[in-house]
Amino acid sequence: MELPACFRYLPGWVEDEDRVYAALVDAIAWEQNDITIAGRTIKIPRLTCWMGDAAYTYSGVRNEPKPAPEALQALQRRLEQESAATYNSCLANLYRDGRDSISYHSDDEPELGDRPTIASISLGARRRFTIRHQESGQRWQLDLGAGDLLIMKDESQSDYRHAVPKTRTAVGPRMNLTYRWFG
Ligand SMILES: O=C(O)CCC(=O)C(=O)O
Ligand SMILES: [Mn+2]
Repeated sequence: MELPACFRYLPGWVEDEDRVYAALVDAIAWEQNDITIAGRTIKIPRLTCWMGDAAYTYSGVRNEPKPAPEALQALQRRLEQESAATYNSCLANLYRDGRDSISYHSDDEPELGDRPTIASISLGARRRFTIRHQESGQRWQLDLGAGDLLIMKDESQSDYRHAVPKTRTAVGPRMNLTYRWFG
């Protein structure tokens, strides 16, 4: 099914994607944060790293920025041309296996501004990405593979939610880089 117009999918956008993955998996300062939901503290089911100018708080967790490796900045320059937007930060996720996931959410923190453009790059193993329209409940799914780019803009965060569900299928690690403008 065709994606809503505010999601633009560009498969195979990254050049030399395996080399980029290998460089970044070692260079990024991964951490596993805790989140507290309804008084219970659990570990976030993936590794993350926030690279930007200022701290970013989401799901009640304050993330201090870490330095961005050169390979990440090189991708950012190409992305800015492709998506006619500028970025000043990147949130990286590492899904170690099928038990790692991100649940339905939208990236609608006030610092991202109204109708933010977020450029999302996938590297490593292919994983399913699901989109749900908030009001109608209509769903879409994409299997994002190594080197794929997904640009989310306009009402993608206000009217839709997205997720990477857990899977029982044996899958290797997957990295996702979401470039954002953080004001
Ligand atoms: O891993 C993905 O494809 C999505 C990650 C995501 O939605 C996020 O970091 O906000
Ligand atoms: Mn997101």
